[in-house]
Amino acid sequence: MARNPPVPETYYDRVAAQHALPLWVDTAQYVPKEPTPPYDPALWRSEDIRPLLMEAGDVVTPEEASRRVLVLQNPAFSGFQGTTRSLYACLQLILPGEHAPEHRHTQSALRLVLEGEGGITTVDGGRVEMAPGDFIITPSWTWHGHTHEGDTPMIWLDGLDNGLMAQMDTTFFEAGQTELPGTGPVSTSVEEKHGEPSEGGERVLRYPYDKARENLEILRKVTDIDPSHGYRMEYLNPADGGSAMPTMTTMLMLLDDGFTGQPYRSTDGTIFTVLEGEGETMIGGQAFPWKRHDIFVVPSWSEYAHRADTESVLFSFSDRVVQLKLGVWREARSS
Ligand code: GTQ
Repeated sequence: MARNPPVPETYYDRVAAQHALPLWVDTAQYVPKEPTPPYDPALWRSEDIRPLLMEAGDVVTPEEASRRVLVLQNPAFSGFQGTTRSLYACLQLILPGEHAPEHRHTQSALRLVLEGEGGITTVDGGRVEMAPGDFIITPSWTWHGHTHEGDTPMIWLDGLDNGLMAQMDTTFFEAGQTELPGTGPVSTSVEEKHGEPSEGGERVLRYPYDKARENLEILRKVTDIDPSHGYRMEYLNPADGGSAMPTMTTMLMLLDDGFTGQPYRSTDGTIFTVLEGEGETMIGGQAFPWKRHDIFVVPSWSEYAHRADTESVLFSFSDRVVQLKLGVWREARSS
């Protein structure tokens, strides 16, 4: 028998005064039936954002800025809230002869080089060369700085798990003591932290584009095309066959000229960067036309479908690997 006793008029106020919430009121807000991400699909066009990044080259030096970076902020967010709730996509500019000083943070970072040659990023004092299309890893809490030994501007995408770290309140940051290019202030931090040496080649930090591109061509020859993702590979850590990074799943996909993808969705909000080609992605019924070096974000559980108007290559990153570890990742395909 249902009981509907009258609620004393002051009851909810008395509960609120004790910093408590009645779970039976607005329950759907507490446990929605499916993800309701509080951020939007969005696209940053290279032709709009690149000039502003280049202008930043006149406005601020890397010494002043620490990093000369524009954060691609989701239009639904304000302040430094990132691109999705867990991830930040940023664009970084470094000019010939410049040095962005060493520092370290618990956030992991990935770099996807968009333009320029001769850039060097250091990881615990080791030099990692950067060339267009390369995917490069800066693991959590490793000292890193950037130097530019080439003669044209270098621009790359940074992907960081800032939102994830903020959510868990695990953010630590430390500025380096030295500004010498290519010499991290301390080269033992990885040993201290992970109990494994930072040298000896166990950790792959750079996945060169020419090799990755070749792999896509091999995939095209030997596998069937995925109806939603084209020919797609995931970057893996050769030491254990798992995700290349512990917090971010990274992939590269090749879409044939004229490819029309089947609608797909998954719980990992995903940031795509166009390395080659042009096309359009429908996200939640909205069309986002893209070209080379454009960056777009698909929110969690939003249905999307790619179309390629020329042969295209897209890089993507998301927090899928975290969701998989937690056993909560879901995907759905429709046709
Ligand atoms: O290169 O270390 O886009 O610390 C944001 C924060 C890049 C970096 C970003 C950073 C870096």
